[in-house]
Parts: sequence; structure tokens; C-alpha cells
Amino acid sequence: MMKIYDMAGGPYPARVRIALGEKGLQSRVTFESIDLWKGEHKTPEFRAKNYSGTLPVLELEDGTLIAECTAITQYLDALDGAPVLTGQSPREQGVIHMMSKRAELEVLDAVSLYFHHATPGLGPQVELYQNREWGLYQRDKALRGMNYFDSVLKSQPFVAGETFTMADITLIGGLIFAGLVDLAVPAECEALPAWYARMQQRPSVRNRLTISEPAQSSRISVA
Ligand code: GTS
Repeated sequence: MMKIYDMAGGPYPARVRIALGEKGLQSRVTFESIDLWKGEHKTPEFRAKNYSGTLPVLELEDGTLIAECTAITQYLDALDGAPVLTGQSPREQGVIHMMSKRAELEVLDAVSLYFHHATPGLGPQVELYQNREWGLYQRDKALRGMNYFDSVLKSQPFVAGETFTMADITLIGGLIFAGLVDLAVPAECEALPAWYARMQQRPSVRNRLTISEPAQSSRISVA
């Protein structure tokens, strides 16, 4: 069994949970919950697993630790067959990586920085450095990023082209985070909300919060 350290409702953890669902790999992982609100991700014990002190982290059976959603998704994608989330041809791989990185830089990470710097974030015990102006700048960057992806999605069904990929997952993470901090998609956007509504129909997205719960049968007492 592989193990994932995460927090069920978190937007970055959602990315790996969606990837697991898409790949049908849920049964190969167990989850250990780390409480961000209590700062459990900043302890020396957790930083020994991930120097950056962030979730999620994937632990392989041989003890190898893989942090960073993109790296974890690439690992999971390489483990098993269809659907391919990170591309097959060099061109696909390059475009998907670029669009995923862009969704991180322009939306997801920007919303995260807004949350950590311009709102109470995880609270005074965890947020040891805040720069409100920087946070507000990141909020505006995220809104511009949403407008950019709206224009992309006007001419193609998915973030990196014709099929669902890791780049869609990253942008989904961005809109999940935006929803949690009440950052509305700009009213003039049409293709982005339509795409997001389609994404929310996907079982991997709908069921992401419950995949860490034991299967129904294992809850039945045999005593
Ligand atoms: N670049 C990292 C990745 O892609 O995995 C970022 C991960 C990240 O920021 N994770 C959040 C975190 O650990 C988890 S969540 O907010 O989405 O639930 N945040 C805590 C912190 O103190 O930054």
C-alpha cells in the first residue's frame, strides 16, 4: 500500500485525489490526515517527510517520499494505463506541463498566496509571516488568470486541448481554492464556469472527499 499525507478538503490534496480517481488507483493508497489548522505540517517530523512543509505527500512502499502535486500525478500516471493525464507524445507532455504550470502560477498558487497573506489564513499560530499587499496583488493576479483561462476554454474543451489532463486538474484545484475563500470568477467569464460545471460532473471530482473513507464493507462489524 502507498500512503498519502493530506487533508481531505484541501485544494492541493484535491489534485492528487482527482488523479487517483481518474486512474482508478484509490484502492492502492491509504490516507493519513495532517491538520493544517493546527500547523501539523510545520513540525520537524513532517518536514522530515517534505522539506517544504506542504500537503500532499505520497509515500511509496519502499519509503520513497514524493511531494508536489505535479510530481505525484506524474508518478501515478506512469504506474498505470488509461486515461493518460500527463501526455504521451513529447508535444503532449510539453503542452500539458506548461498549461498545468500556468494554472498553478496564474490561478491556484495566486489564490493560495491571497489566502495566506491577505486573509487570516491558517491563523496566527501558523501564519508567521503575512504581507497583505502581496496577498492582494496575488488575488488580482488570480482574477486575471481566470480571464486568461476563460479565453483558452472558449476555443478548446479542456485546458491543454482536446482531452482531460493534469492541466484541468490543476485549474480545478484553483477554482476549489477560490470557492473556499469566496473569490468569485469574474462575471464576464462564460467558458470557464461552463467548463467547471462539466468538471464537477466527473466522478473523480465529485467523490474526491470520500475516497479516504474505508469502503462500506470494511465498516461492517463481524463480531
Ligand atoms: N507546490 C505544492 C504542491 O503542488 O504540492 C503546494 C502544496 C500546498 O500549498 N499545499 C497546501 C498546504 O500545505 C495544502 S491545502 O491548502 O491545499 O490544503 N498549505 C499549508 C501552508 O502552510 O502553506
